[in-house]
Amino acid sequence: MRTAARLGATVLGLAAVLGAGWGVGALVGPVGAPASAAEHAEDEDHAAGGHEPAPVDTGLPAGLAVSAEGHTLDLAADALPAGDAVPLSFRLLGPDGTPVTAYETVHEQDLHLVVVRRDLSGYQHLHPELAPDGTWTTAVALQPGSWRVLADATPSDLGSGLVLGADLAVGGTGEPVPLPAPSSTAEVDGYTVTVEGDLVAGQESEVVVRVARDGVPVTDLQPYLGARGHLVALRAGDLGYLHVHPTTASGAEVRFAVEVPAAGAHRLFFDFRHGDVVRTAAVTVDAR
Ligand SMILES: [Cu+2]
Repeated sequence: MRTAARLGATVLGLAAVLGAGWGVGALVGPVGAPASAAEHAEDEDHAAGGHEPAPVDTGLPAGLAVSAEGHTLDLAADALPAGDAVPLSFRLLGPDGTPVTAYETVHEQDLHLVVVRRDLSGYQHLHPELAPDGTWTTAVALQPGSWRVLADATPSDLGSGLVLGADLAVGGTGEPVPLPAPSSTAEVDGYTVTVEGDLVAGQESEVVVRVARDGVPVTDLQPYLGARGHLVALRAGDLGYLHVHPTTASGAEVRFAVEVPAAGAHRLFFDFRHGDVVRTAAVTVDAR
């Protein structure tokens, strides 16, 4: 079967890349838990009858490889200076080596870019601009250290979702930051975000997110990119990537169905919009 053959080849390729000490069992699995159209009425993509393309199911976590399905993430530079508004450019190269210029829109954007520090201490979720020649550009604000660039997109020629990752070095002196201890709450800009739920590897776990300000539940979260919040889970150690959209959102609660493929510490980044400002809260969760 095509999938099995491809999976075998991918596992071998990845094992070669990662080197010894990485059993296949240690790798996490398929990603994405898109909400159904009925549960996602505020999403214009869904309301328009569009279908969220299924991620390519390789049985491996997304974002670990720079190439997959014939497509390659090609950073214009693999090192950047630190700073507040440094241009970051890249292309997605198709099977014939030419830049992809046609993309399917998913959650109101043709490409979602996550730039995360290797130690998970820095995180940005950005929406770069596409030039006609296939070059994506955005401004990043990065501290010195090792970063990972994760491009989440659906090239039209492929017709399915792809998450590719590449390393980016940011110059200067930067100390690694230890991963914060597991916690169910995070503070951001005067908002308290509570994340409840047990993550169990290989099982769908319900995660309930609540946002409060000054002790008062926030019940009027605004839609952001077609949903009442976005959750990105990145596994500590390899930055295996999982992007989840809400199953339901009502009142002060946003619920997600999260299936992390393997146990271990994960950093959950919750993007939410309130008062026309998008903020991100992050908590560490241990998956059993
Ligand atoms: Cu996005």
